[in-house]
Amino acid sequence: MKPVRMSLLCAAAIALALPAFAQSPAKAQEMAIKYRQAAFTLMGAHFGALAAMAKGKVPFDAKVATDNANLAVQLSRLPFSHFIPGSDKGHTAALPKIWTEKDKFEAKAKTMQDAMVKVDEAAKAGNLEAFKSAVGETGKACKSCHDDYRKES
Ligand code: ASC
Repeated sequence: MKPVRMSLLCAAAIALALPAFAQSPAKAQEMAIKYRQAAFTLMGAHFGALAAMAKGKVPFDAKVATDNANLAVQLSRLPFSHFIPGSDKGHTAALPKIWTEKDKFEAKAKTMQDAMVKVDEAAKAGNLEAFKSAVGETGKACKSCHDDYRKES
């Protein structure tokens, strides 16, 4: 390849790659906050549908429950890698303790994720008693983490 063409190609490659490298730490932190809030919002919406069924506010329907639980399980796995360093500052209710007690925080996350899998399994099995119990456990796990690691609003 001719040197001129080669350098044009290099320039184009660098230009395309640049946005990823050019992202400032402040921007990355802001994006991390938005990402995890979006994931929690969606998880809350789908878990809310499950909680309504568990409480008998809405009739239990195994198919609807399974659809919601599948999503809730996936969504429950998204937020926690986005508590990146520095993202305790900004538009967030996350308490700084999250970053100084990372292991405890992540253990609580795992408790919630495991409980959510049980909700999904019970929904799939059409087992209403197991479903109610798993939704209860998951709700407790949500609350336990909020009590310790979320600013009161
Ligand atoms: C929900 C929801 C939560 C939890 C929590 C349980 O439905 O959105 O954050 O349950 O309120 O105490």
